[in-house]
Amino acid sequence: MEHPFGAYKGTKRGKMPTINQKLKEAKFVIVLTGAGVSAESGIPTFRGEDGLWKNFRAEDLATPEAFARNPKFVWEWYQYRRDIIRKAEPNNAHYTIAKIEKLVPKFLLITQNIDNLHTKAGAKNIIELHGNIFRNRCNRCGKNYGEISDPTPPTCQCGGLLRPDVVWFGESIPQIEEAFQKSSECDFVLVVGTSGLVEPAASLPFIAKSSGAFVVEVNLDRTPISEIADESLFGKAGELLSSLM
Ligand code: BJW
Ligand code: ZN
Repeated sequence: MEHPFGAYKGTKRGKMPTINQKLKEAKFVIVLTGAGVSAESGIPTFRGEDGLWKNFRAEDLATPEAFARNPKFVWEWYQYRRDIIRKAEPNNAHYTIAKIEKLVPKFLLITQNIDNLHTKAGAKNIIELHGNIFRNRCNRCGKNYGEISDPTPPTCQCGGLLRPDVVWFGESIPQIEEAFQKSSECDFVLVVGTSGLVEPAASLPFIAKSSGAFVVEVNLDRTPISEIADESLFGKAGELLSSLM
């Protein structure tokens, strides 16, 4: 059967010069990334065939209620993922994004990823919207802690329990106002490897678009963001971003 986006294969080359030109003219570039940007580094995404939510229930693992019910279970799941993520290296997509930062006048990377790979690839100006898996914090007093290898969640001096410093469903995002504001100011947005299903991150490209930004999406498949993207490139981020540069 023909790939639903097979038609894009012929036009991809034709799109690159337009995207390249827009990127060259841009004064303020925002890149928004999701789990797909790290897929080629061997880190599982959340949704889709091999996604984490196929084998694990988000409600049992990525909510404050789940942690309150069974802190050890949630902690173990994050330790398991830390082991995978620690061994992972950035791929071409992370490196290309870090390169873009150096070439444009103003740049902001907004990532939903917690894996630290953008930083490892050399990116500087980053908002980690959903936190960072290598940090921990107390669930009572909020005190920050670094990496901890304990098999069970340690107790803080205040008596609270340590938890990964990531944003779970139902929790607020500390830097969301800044992300909204910057999205309304930029003139070019590159959205890479996100399903566009999790709010409020999914709204950022829509805010940028309605403020006049040029929106480019890179993903294996169509997403809700494809509806408003000026250009969508369907394929692997590592490959497509390298050819974009
Ligand atoms: C490739 C590729 C390759 C693969 N190359 N592409 C409005 C309507 C309905 C619900 C809500 C709403 N507003 C808020 C909500 C609730 C909820 C929500 O959005 N639910 C939806 C699921 C319906 N949102 C929240 O709860 C958020 N908080 C909030 O809104 O707070 C309000 C509040 C205010 C004040 C006080 C209190 C509350 C928080 C959301 C937190 C999300 N957390 C997680 C877990 C983080 C920690 C951890 O990792 O364990 O974040 S869930 C998970 O999803 C993770 C991700 O960052 C996030 C997004 O996923 P992402 O990155 O898009 O990955 P995938 O797997 O979905 O997609 C991968 C994509 O890559 C696919 O499209 C592939 O095709 C593609 N791909 N390989 C290119 N090689
Ligand atoms: Zn504490």
